[in-house]
Amino acid sequence: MTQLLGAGDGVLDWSRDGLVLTAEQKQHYEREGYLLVRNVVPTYELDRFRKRFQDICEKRVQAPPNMTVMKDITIAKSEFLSGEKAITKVQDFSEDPVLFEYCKYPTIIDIVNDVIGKPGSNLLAMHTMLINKPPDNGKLTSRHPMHQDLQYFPFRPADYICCAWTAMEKINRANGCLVVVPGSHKGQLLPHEYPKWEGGVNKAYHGIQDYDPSMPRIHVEMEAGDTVFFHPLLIHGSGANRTEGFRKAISCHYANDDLCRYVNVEGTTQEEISKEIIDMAKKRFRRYGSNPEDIQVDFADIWRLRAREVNGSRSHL
Ligand SMILES: O=C(O)CCC(=O)C(=O)O
Repeated sequence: MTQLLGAGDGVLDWSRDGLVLTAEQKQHYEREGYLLVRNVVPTYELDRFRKRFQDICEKRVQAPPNMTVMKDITIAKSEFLSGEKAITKVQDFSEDPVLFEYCKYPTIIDIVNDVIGKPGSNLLAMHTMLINKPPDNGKLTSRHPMHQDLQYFPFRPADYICCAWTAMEKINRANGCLVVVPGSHKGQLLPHEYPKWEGGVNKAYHGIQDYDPSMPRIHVEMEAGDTVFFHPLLIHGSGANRTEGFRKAISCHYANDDLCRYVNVEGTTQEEISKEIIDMAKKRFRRYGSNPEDIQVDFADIWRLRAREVNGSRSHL
């Protein structure tokens, strides 16, 4: 028999109903590593997030300094696209008062608490993204390679980290829905690398080395407002967007601050990505007039800067 997540710590109890989830839903998350919950975020909230994203892209509101605004590898080479069509993702929106409301949305927090905590647990928002997957230009660069999110995180235990990912519109196989390998969260963090795709791959989009495509997987098709909650070891990715529209989803990774602690990733399979992320952060400091050579920052510091309280208080991360 495989071990239950968080076995023996007295925090995660898969046998009882939670604040929102039934015991059966919680057990689905425990067993499969993900749970799809329908109709979590109402349309009027999604419309506010969409408008805010458009305002940021069109520069009608200023992006907070710590936010990263990213272009798709093919868009980055095109001079013809501007505004919302030129941006594939905004990342680290914790200082944006409108987008950050997503992370504080009470039903989402309660569901996350049901799978990585208990009533009263202190949760932090660690990583925030609004993903605007562009129509694929035939080179398949709009795909997101199969990966495990723990690859990017220097904090543990993995069982106390969870991602909430909300569809901002109908998301299906045509526009590149999430693809998950059920049960894969019970395995280890696998070595990742940049996939050797002919059309190139977006910055920091690492995929699992020697990924075996025959593993049984599920296409998670969603309506606007549906939210999938998943474990950071779950193998997942997303397909190409074969429509003309820009497919939008908003997400937040949460950690249970009562139980998670930073770990040193030197000498592990995460060492390479940690160097890449530190380099990216240092380049941002250059924009504010600092010489990257003068900046001492480690991988955990980057996450200390990103982490934000969403309920309760912050003591560890
Ligand atoms: O939104 C997507 O297409 C995939 C996002 C994802 O898997 C990630 O950012 O880790």
